[in-house]
Amino acid sequence: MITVHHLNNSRSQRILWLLEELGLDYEVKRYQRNRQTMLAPPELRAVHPLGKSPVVEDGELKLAESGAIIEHLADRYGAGKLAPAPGSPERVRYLYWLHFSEGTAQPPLLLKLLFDRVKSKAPFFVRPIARAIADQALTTFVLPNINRHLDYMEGELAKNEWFAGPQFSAADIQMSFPLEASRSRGGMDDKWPRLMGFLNRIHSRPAYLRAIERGGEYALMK
Ligand SMILES: N[C@@H](CCC(=O)N[C@@H](CS)C(=O)NCC(=O)O)C(=O)O
Repeated sequence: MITVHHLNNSRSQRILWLLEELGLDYEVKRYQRNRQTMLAPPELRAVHPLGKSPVVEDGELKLAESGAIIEHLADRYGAGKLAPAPGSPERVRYLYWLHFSEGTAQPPLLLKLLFDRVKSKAPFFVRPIARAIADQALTTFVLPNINRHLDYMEGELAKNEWFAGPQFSAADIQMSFPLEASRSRGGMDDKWPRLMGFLNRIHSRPAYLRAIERGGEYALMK
C-alpha cells in the first residue's frame, strides 16, 4: 500500500494527482497547516526529519521531495504511461522540467510570498523601512525573475503542447504547482496565454479533479 503524507494547500496535491492518473490505490494521511504561521504541524517531523510534505511510503521505502517521488512512482508503476522512454529526447526534456519546477521556478515564488508577508506583517514601528527593503528586493530581483520564467515557459509551450513533448507526462504534474502559484501570487495572467491554457487543460482532467476530492482544500497562498 502507498501512503501519502499530505498537507493541506500544498505540493503534496501533485502526488495525489499522479496516483490518480496511474489508477493506483493509496492511503492519505492528512496534516493541517498552522493558520497563523502556515507551517506544517510538528507531527510531520515524526514522519521525516524535515517535517515537510509530501512524504510517501511505498512498502519499505519512505521518500520525500516531490520530484524524486514523482520520478519513482512514474517509473515503478507507470508502465511507460507518464514517463517518456529512457534515451529519447522527450525523456531529457521530462527530466529537465521535473527539476526546473523546484530548482528554478519555485525559489522566486517563495521569495515573493515572504517579502509580501514582511510588508504586511512587519511590526508597525519598522514597517516603512521593512516595506522599502522588501520592495527593493521585489523590484530588482524577485519580480524580474518570475517574469523571465513565465516568458520562458510560455515560449517552451509554443513548441509542444506539454512540457516534455506532445504527450502529457508526470513532468506536467510537477510543473503544475509553480504555475498555480504563479497565477495565485506571481502575476500570471492572460499575457501568458499558453500557460493559462495549460492550467485550464490540467484542471479539467478527471484524475486532477478526483485528486482534489481526495486531498481536500487546495487554495495556494497569495
Ligand atoms: N522541494 C520540496 C519542498 C517541500 C516543501 O517545502 N513543502 C511545503 C508544502 S508546499 C511544506 O511542507 N511546508 C510547510 C513547512 O515548511 O512547515 C518538495 O518539492 O517536496
